This record gives sequence, C-alpha cells and structure tokens, in this order.
Amino acid sequence: MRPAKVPAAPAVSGPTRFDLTDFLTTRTAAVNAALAGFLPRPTAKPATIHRAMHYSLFAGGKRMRPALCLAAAAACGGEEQEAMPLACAVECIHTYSLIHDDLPSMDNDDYRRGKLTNHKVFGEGVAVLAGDALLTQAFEIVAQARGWPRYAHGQLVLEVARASGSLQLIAGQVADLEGEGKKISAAQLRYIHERKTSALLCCSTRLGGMSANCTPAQLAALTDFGYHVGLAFQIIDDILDVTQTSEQLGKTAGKDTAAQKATYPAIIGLEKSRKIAAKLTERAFGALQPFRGRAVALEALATYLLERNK
Ligand code: GRG
Repeated sequence: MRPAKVPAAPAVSGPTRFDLTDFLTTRTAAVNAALAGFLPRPTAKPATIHRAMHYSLFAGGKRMRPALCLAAAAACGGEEQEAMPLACAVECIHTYSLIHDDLPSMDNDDYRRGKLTNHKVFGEGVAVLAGDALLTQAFEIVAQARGWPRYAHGQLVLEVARASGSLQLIAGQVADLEGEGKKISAAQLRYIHERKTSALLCCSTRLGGMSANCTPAQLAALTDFGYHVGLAFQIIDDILDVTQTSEQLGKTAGKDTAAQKATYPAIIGLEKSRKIAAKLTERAFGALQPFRGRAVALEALATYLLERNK
C-alpha cells in the first residue's frame, strides 16, 4: 500500500541503545511457541499435511515479518502479546508463499531456509496443499483475534486479505512470472516489488500498530515505514542473490540471473542498487519521526535488513 503523507514531529534527541540480537532471539522463540500453539500438531490426522506445514514453518526463517509486527506494536505503546496472533498469521502467509513460489510450476527451487524445499520432501501435491493450509491457517488465527476501538475485527481480516490477495502479493507474483525473460522498465519492477514484498511487510507493521489501537497518524507512519523497508528489503534480496553463495543464503543463489528475472542489480548495477536500498531505508527512518524515539526496535530492524548478508 502506498503510504499517505504524515506530518513529521521532532524526534527525541540523544543516543538510543537497543540490543537487536536479544530482541530477535527472544521474539523468534516467542513467535515459534505461539505458532506451535496455533497449528494442529504434526501428528494430527492426516499427519502428512501437518508434518509438511510444520516442516516449512519451522525450517528456520528469519521471522522478520513477525518481528516488524511486534516492534510496531511496541512503538505505539502496545503490548506485544496483543500483536502476537497477527504476527503469526503473517508468518503463515509468508511461508505459504515461499512453498508455492518454490514449486516446479513457479521458481522450481530445491532449497529454502537451508533445507530441501517442501515439494522435494513431501511431493508436489502435498506441498500445494501445505501452502493452501498455511494460508487458511492464517485466516483462522486472525478470525480468533480481537478488534480494537479504532480497528474493528473485520478491518484486521480485511488488512490480511488485501495484502495477500490478487491486487498485492499474488499480483506481484503474477507480474514477476510474466516478466521473466523480458526487458521490463524500472517502474514495472517497482510495481512487482511493491506487491510481492512490500505489501506483506507493510501489512505486518500496520497490524502491529492496529493491535495497539494506534492513532491514524501512527498508522500512516507505519504504512510509510513498512512500504519503504519492504522496497529496500527486496533490492537487498536481489543483491544477495548475486553476491552470496547458496550455503550462505540457504537457497539457490543466482536464480534470478538464471531465470532472466529483472532485478535492480541487473538493470542498474550493484553499486547503484545499494545506494537506492540505503535511500529507501533513510525514507523509512524518516517515517518513524512521529514516534519521537519510541520506535527503536523498528529502527534497528530497518538497519539490520539493509545490512544483512542472508
Ligand atoms: C503467492 C506463490 C505466491 C507468491 C507471492 C512472496 C512471493 C510472491 C514469492 C516468494 C519468493 C520471493 C522472492 C518473495 C519476495 C519476498 C522475499 C524476499 C522473501 C524472502 O523472505 P525472507 O528473506 O525469508 O524473510 P525467510 O526464509 O527468512 O523467512
């Protein structure tokens, strides 16, 4: 979602210390525990589908979307626990999209999150169903969440549906598939990144804010932040695809080039791509000004996402 303009408030001055490693370790553990509570056990009948869902969901993803959701709630003065179901729902949708993206009919990948892809272990049919089941699981989780004075329960459901629907996540994937092997413009590439990546990151920060009953100005700031962090995230992802090894990434490196995908590095080169990602991250920092120093976790996450090497 394109952000609305937010009037900037002066930031609180002074150094902020934030232990991102501790934040990510503790939040990943909490998210994993919550996810395990939401999902049927891997032994639940039929065990194959539940094992397949668990396999990809607990394969070691970075949990960036849940982290952004929880950090956004904290920035708005909310309880992270209130954001937890929404953070889990977004991770289920993200994992479903990865399972389907890896299928032979899409990107045809053998490795994801450092392990064999879902279809390589369970077969294509079960992998399709595991993706479907995780998408459905996401909506079951959101259906059980609660609404807030400013954000009715239905609005939360709508938020998730829109971000993952045919105008956003799916639109990005369709445009990505259709763009393979073709020369596409920078504007078209931006369209793809906005949808296949930024939409879900933006949805994560917005849901975090909503779970804290944030003000409209805060929601606009979180939209602006999530949008720009999402765009930077995809450019970095494209850069890592050509600069890192498969072992480092836990998935096949160099796939974009092999599939003749349009990426920023392919269109404008690595150095310019790095500069654009840094500029987008600066824009994301700018969006946090209304939080006046209370968005330390979001700031740290934006920096990490820009500087990450996997
Ligand atoms: C609906 C099938 C379908 C696809 C939608 C999300 C997507 C489009 C495709 C998945 C592959 C891809 C390149 C997505 C772009 C976003 C992205 C860079 C995903 C990888 O996210 P990370 O790095 O992954 O957060 P982990 O494994 O750490 O969670």
